[in-house]
Amino acid sequence: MNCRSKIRAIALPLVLWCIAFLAGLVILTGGLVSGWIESESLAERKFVARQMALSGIALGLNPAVENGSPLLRHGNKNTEGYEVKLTNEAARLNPNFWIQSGNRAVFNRLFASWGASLDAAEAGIDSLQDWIDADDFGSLNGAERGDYEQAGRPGYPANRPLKHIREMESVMNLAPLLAAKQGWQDDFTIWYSGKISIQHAQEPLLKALAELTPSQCQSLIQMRAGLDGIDDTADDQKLESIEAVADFLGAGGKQRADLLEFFDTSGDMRRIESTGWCGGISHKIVVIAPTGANEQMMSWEER
Ligand SMILES: [Ca+2]
Ligand SMILES: [Ca+2]
Repeated sequence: MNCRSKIRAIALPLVLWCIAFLAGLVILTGGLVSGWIESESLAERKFVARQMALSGIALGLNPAVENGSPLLRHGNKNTEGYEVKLTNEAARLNPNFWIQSGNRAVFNRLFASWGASLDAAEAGIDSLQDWIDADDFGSLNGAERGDYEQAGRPGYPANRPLKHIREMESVMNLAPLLAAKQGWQDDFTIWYSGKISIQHAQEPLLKALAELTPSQCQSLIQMRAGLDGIDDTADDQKLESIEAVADFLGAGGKQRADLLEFFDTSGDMRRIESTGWCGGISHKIVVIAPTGANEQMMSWEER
């Protein structure tokens, strides 16, 4: 084979190899670019979903925007928009307040309504007490420093009031009760402090704490919501005293005593839960703010 023939012989494979290499390069570059575009668009969707949630929060913070207003929902989940849920933090139970008041009954009744045994409830309450009180003296069924050390968790309990509701999941003997109750967080607050507001209390706590019947709960909720049938609007019937509420419900004896022990007529703190959407991405912001102008926001959480 002469020199020219040799060159011809290797030229074809070389050209084919170059074509294959270039094709590979194009596919690789195409993949990278599409990945960039995708992550860019994901970041953009996350950004827009948060902006949507922020718009919802701005509305929720406006005292002129009432519960039930059509302004509280805009757009939809598949394109973009937001939905705002307004509730009242004073309808929840503050563990710091009730432990420091020395009231165990409120927890016993709540945990019993969740289906917990008396022993499990007692151990949970004692351990919560030990977590919150400043000393290291263990309650009968509780857990103090030595118990946590034995469990491989030195440095606990906190020996101070809870700083966040989720901290309750770290409390020995209480954690299993919470794990068994879906949505347990909905019953608690650390922002509102005091007895539960009868103006805002919801059926599960009314039933659990004062053993109100479903029809008593419905009568109360319907009466206080006013003509529009919606809680937290201008036409609400203001409840003046627990005695008046008990009279209205025909609650005597134990029911009346329980209403007086666990509820009062004060307390008003707006809880704004705003969920923003953009192209399948959602972003949630929860804000707690006292009602009334110029009051400072108490909590801002995003997830
Ligand atoms: Ca303690
Ligand atoms: Ca109303």
